[in-house]
Amino acid sequence: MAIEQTLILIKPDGLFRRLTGLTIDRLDSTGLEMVGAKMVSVSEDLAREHYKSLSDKPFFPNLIRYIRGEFHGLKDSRILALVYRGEGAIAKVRLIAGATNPEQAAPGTIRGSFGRITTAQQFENVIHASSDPVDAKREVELWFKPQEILA
Ligand code: IDP
Ligand code: MG
Repeated sequence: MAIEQTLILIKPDGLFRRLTGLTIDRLDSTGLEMVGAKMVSVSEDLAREHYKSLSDKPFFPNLIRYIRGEFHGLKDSRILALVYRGEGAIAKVRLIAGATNPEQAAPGTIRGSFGRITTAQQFENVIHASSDPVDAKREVELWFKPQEILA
């Protein structure tokens, strides 16, 4: 298996509901190594660039509002951005993250344990995790400067 880096974002619901420590605990339990970590204020441009492949989806406008903290009263739009590194890192983190839809995510996964769908049908699924090597490279470079990764 290849040594990979993968981007994780602890989304505004994760911060608001104080799930940061629990989420990092699960990430650490993979045995992968944390090589980047910082709080980021998510601009409209950064949110749109991160999710640009979804720009034609009906949920896109609310997705941008969600990742910018507008549903959780986070006026500075903060999220915690992490990079984990190791063998098969992308698939390992996706596995413990669980399915996109929190109601379909397996019990014991981060999304299955802590995610929810609001009465307004907004998915609140706690974390973002890169889905494949091309996305992971693009996303790590979008959120982190090279000198911020201590690999
Ligand atoms: P992923 O986060 O599991 O990779 P993507 O399809 O890349 O899933 O979607 C990105 C994010 O968009 C999801 O994590 C979720 O926050 C949101 N999203 C995806 N599908 C839906 C939907 O059907 N309704 C509401 N939000 C969605
Ligand atoms: Mg995705």
